[in-house]
Amino acid sequence: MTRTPTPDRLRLQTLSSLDPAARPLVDPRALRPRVVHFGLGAFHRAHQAVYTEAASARTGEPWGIVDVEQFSERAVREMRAQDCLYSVTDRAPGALTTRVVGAVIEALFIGADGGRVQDLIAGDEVGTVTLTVTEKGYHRRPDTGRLDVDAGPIAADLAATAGDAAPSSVLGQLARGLRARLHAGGAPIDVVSCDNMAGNGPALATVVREFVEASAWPDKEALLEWIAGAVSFPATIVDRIVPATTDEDRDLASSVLGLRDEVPVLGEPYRQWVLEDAFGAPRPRWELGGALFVPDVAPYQLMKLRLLNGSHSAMAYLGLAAGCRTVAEVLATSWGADLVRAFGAEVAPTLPQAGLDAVAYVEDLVERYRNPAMHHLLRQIGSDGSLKIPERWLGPLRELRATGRPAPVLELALAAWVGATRPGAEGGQRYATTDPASGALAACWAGTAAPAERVRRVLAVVGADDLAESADLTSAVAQRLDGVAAGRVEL
Ligand code: CS2
Repeated sequence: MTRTPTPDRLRLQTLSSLDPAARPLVDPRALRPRVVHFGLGAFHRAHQAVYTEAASARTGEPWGIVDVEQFSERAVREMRAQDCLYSVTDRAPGALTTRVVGAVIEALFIGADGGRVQDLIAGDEVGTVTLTVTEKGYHRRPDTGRLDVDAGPIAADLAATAGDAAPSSVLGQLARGLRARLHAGGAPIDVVSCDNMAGNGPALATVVREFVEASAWPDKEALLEWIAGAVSFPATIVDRIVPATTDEDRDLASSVLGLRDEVPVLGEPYRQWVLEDAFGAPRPRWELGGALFVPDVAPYQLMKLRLLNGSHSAMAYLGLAAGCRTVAEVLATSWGADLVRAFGAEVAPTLPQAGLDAVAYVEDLVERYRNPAMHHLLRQIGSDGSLKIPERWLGPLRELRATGRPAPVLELALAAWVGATRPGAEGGQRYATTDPASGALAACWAGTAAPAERVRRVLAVVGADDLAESADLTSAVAQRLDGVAAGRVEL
């Protein structure tokens, strides 16, 4: 019996066996550790790393990224086993393109490698820190948006500021690194949130400042003053649909490359990065990779969060209730495209009038979502709803209500989310989504209560007391619960 030989692993030594078109645009050995990134996820590697590689390739400047991971030791191990090389596959309908990216030069684990993280942030070579840590990583209180100093990891890292213990949260590491930088001379540095939150730059600045204020550091006043003057937190909006990598994806990328890649990323061909032009330190020329620097990102940010992420979440909960698994499956139903368009038409009046074309944007979304080469699980999008829904739906809902406009699509979507927070027969959430607030959300379903009361409780869990106390809203949502639970999408 003949056996197929296991292909060699993707790494520096094996790069030369790749088709030249699939090789990195830069030689990672020529790069320097100049960017520290928190969050070694698929999204970052398919997005910021691609722009950074383009910037180095076009300028000859050695912008290497050091990735710091908080949760997955496996991801760090596998990246190291591949000399931090990995492939990115663009999944255009009917045409896949795979190539290796060479921008990442080091992978660290947040706790075990904390000393190295601190030294890098303190050192002169690094002028840029970027973050993709999801809404969860900011530990903001749902009602005020301020740092939740009682959240487990934050409370532990604040306690650690009294001694020498290494922090284990991103905010703890970041604050400690900034403090070390001040002591090392205090060169300016930019800290760039790339997470899906309105005003993500100011939101990050607030939680970092509040961490320092709540710390036991004797020099915290000096640190706060230095941060105010030397650390910029530009706002950004990032976009590229990059589903979590599956075993099938690993096999696919490896067979295209002819080398085993355990950490490939596969995403849609579309990508966008808009950044506030408010950097204080030298940075990669990301514009050479297609990024846009603007004085005010708010119009782009609200358009993307409310139309793309908002309709994503609506499709997730309505789709799961209707028995779909992926976004492309939703678009293949009789109601999928109508839902995206109706959602867009309802929410568009809440967007700033800044010359951006919301109708064209929504039509592009329909095409992006239809892409049959993408397998984007609704369960992935539907997870962490307690953090995503306030960002995506509640702002526009409040604005529509304040101007007396109806919001039937948002109410329908809310009914689907409320229904999805109900505990499933086997524990967990009903459609196997996960959420840090799943306990509090499950408690909303305990005992007997009228449907509108359940809706009220769920809204209160996410800090939306004003909406929770609006009887007309909670009863409109409650009326939709049964239809949605039966899989009906009545637009
Ligand atoms: C999605 C986003 O999982 C989700 O919540 O809405 O990850 C979305 O795919 C990206 O923001 C697209 O840029």
